Parts: sequence; structure tokens; C-alpha cells
Amino acid sequence: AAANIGVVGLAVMGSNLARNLASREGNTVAVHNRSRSKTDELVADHPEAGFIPSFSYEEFAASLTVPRTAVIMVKAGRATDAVIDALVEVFEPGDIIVDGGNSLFTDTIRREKAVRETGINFVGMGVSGGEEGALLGPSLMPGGSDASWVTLGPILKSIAAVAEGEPCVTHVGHDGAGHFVKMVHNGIEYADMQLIAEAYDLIRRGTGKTPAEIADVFAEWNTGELESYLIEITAEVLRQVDAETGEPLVDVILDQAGAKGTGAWTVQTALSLGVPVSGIAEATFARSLSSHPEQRAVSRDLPGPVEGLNVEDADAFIEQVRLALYASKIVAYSQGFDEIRAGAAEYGWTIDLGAVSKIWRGGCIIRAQFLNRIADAYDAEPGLPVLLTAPYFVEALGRAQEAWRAIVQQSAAAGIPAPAFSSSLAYYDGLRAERLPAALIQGQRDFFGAHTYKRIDKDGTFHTLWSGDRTEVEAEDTH
Ligand code: NBP
Repeated sequence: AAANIGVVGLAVMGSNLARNLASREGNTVAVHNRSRSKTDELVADHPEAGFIPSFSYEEFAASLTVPRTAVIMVKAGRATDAVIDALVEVFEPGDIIVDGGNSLFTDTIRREKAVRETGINFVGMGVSGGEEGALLGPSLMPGGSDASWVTLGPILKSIAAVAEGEPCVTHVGHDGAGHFVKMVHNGIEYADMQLIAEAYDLIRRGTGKTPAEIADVFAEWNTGELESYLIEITAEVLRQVDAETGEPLVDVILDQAGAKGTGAWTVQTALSLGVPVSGIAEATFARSLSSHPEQRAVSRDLPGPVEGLNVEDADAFIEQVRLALYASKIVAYSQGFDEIRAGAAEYGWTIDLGAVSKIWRGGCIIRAQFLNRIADAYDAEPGLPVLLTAPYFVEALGRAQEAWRAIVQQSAAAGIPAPAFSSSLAYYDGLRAERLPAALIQGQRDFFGAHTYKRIDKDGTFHTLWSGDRTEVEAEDTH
């Protein structure tokens, strides 16, 4: 046995992670894949890595020093269960199995419990940054026990991205906490991408600028408070010209957005936790709407406004869009962190929200300057109930809100869908409202279902005898 760490699953993510591990001083990496060809190929292509290949799980286990540590990078779901079962057969108590795939956190909770009973440690770890991140430095979100973190921490710190001198990895919390946080990361990514897409669409329709000209706008935005990987790559995509037609690539790409399901998980989980992640939900639904060509075809002639956007000052309009984007982005992140806070409370995790924002500053898809402001907010007030009420964001929203309203107004009047911009604004105004029409909902619920209500002026739970004489009686609290 000579390897201190192993990787199972050598498709694009696993092979890049294995190469990243092998490039760090002191690591010898054992590699295994279900079908032999991927292992052979990786070992042949990268002699410099000094991989120790194996072609059975027994051989794989024998090639690792004790306590054995192995990272699984296979397709989430049944494939992951199959590999875990195989490793449990050949590993011993004290060894560590890490699942680096995009597993659903409830699967991770279940697996951690089952594996723990064998005495083997199981760590569900979110890995973000795609293939390039896996190779050069991802953002890593490990869950699992404190004991496994002692062994894993130094290895993970050595391969993670570095942001402002700090490795983008922290022990997020126990069992499924890492995969939960990775799930929300992806949900925020959906919202961020949708907001950028809405901004592009409005600028294009409002100013008539070409995609290449809009690329310059995004490149300019990337030098300010919106600086982020997603803004940067947006400029690159918009600048790209299709070799075949000579058209902007964005104009020849079919306008139906795909999804692998992590956005939907974030929304489903938020619904069951009762957390309003409306920006993430709208972004997820916007992808679904785009991907129903049959419905879009029959809806094309639905009545719409006669006038399109009427923009007199293109630069001023673009600045309004930028501010609307920034404000909506603050909402999306605030909602995402709210989901993490609620998830931690529900599942009994202790999650340092400031530390989470810091490990997202490098390596991952949503890396951005802005995450420093989130870290500052939680450093100043770890128990902050609503992120967007931190002083920095209050100032930013104060600067942006007028433009944000103007953009939502204009897009609605011109019949241009801006679901993430407008739902974020509605959320913001919902939070701000002194009174919400939820009072009327309570009245309706009491009317048809005797669900009772509370009063603003005295304690207790009440019910109006709607089908009787409509007097109010004190009731038992039945929600
Ligand atoms: P894939 O998700 O395409 O999975 C392919 C790998 O799974 C191959 O090694 C394949 O082995 C193995 N596998 C399957 Br499928 N069924 C198996 C089974 N029953 N037993 C053993 N191995 C099995 O690979 P990927 O795109 O590299 O992603 C790996 C993980 O990382 C996924 O969970 C993914 O969601 C996650 N992730 C991906 C990204 C990204 O940007 N792509 C980013 C972050 C996380 P074979 O070669 O024998 O078929």
C-alpha cells in the first residue's frame, strides 16, 4: 500500500480531481473506475502524476495506506450507492469514504447513517467549479464527522481554490450539511444566471445594441461591484461569433435552457422548509418555460402591448438595468442564505454562514467580489435574520431601488418577461411591508376551514362563527 488518497470514478470530474491531488506535494493517488478504459487512459496520459491504478475494489483498497481515504466522483444516485456498497466491503473501521458527486443531501444523511454503523466514516462533499475547478482548485463543501475532517482537512485545503490567501474549503457541518450547502449554491447560481440573462435581454431590446456591444457593457460591469465569474463569462459568450453563419453565437443557440435538477431540489427543499426563495424558483421555472416549445408555439399570438421599450438615453437605461441586477442579486443571495439557515435549524447543523460565503469566493461558479460583503455582514452579526438588512446591503438597495422599480415597470409595460427582477422586487417589498394582506388570507381560512386566527390587540386564538351569528369565540390553536 502506497497511496494516501484514492479516487473512484474517472470521468471528467474524477480524473481532474485525481490530477489535482497528484500535483500536490506529498500525495500519491490511487485510481479506479468501473470500466477499465478510463483508468488506462488517465494513467497513460499523465505519467507525471504517478497514479496507482487498480482494476478491482480489493486491489484499490490494498493500494491505500490505513486509514484509507477515497473520494467517489460518479453519477449521483444509484451509481453512488453501488460504489459505496463496494467500498464498504473492502474498507475497515476508521477508513474514510468521501462522496464528491452532486448527491441530494437527504441521500447523504441516509448514507452517512448506514456507513457509520460499519465504523467507516462517510463524508458527503459538495464540489463546485466544474472540470476546470476540479483540476486547478475547486470550492469544496465537506460535511461529515469532526473526526474525518481532522484527516481530510489538510488534503482538501491543499487542492482547493485560494481566495485572498484562504483555501476555499471549510467543514460545513455534519452528515448532509455539505451537500445541502452545495445544493443552495447551485440554486443561487440559477438565479444569478437568470438575472444576467434578463439584463442582457432588456439592454438588447431597449437599446438595440448588438451582442458584441453588450459584451462590452458586461466587461465594464465586471470592473465594479458586480465583478464575478458569471458576468465575466457572459461577456465572453456574447462576444463569440458562430463560425458557420457569421452570426453572434447567442443568436444561433436554441433558446431552451437545460437543467440537471439541483435548482429544482433547492426550490423543493425551500418549499418544505417554508423559506421563500422566489428568485431561485423563478429562475428554475424560467428554464422550464423556455423548454416547452409546443406551448410557446401556440402562445405566440397572445395579445401583448403595442409599444415596445421606449428608451431615450441608452446609457442611463443600462445603468438602471445594472442597479436592478445588483438589487435582485442581493435578494437571491439573501434568500439562499435564508434557506441554509433554515436547513441548519431543521437538520441540527451548526453552519457558519460567513465561512460559507468565504469558500464561495474562489473556485466555484458563483465566485464574486460581492461574497466578501456577505462575509462582512455575518462577521458583524452572526445571527443576522435577513442578510439584506445588513448595513452595506441596505445602502446598496437604497441606491438601486428606484432604478429597480423603473426597470420592472418598463419591462411589464413593454411585455418583456423579467420574472427574476420582478419577483425579487416583490419579495423585497413584502419584507418591507408594515401590514400584509396575509390578514385577509387568515380570515378566508377561518371562514371555510375554521382554521382560526390571532389578533393584533390581544393574546389567544379566535374563530368567527361564520355560518352562525358571526360573533367571535375564543378557540383552540389549530393553525
Ligand atoms: P458522470 O456524472 O458522467 O458519471 C460518470 C462516472 O460514473 C463514470 O466514472 C462511470 O463509470 C461512473 N459510474 C456510473 Br455512470 N455508474 C456506475 C456504477 N454503477 N458503478 C460504478 N461507477 C459508475 O461524471 P462527471 O461529469 O465526471 O461527474 C461526476 C460527479 O461530479 C457527478 O455526481 C456530478 O454531478 C458531479 N459534479 C459534476 C460537475 C460538472 O461540472 N460536470 C460539477 C460538480 C459536480 P464508467 O466509466 O464505468 O461508465
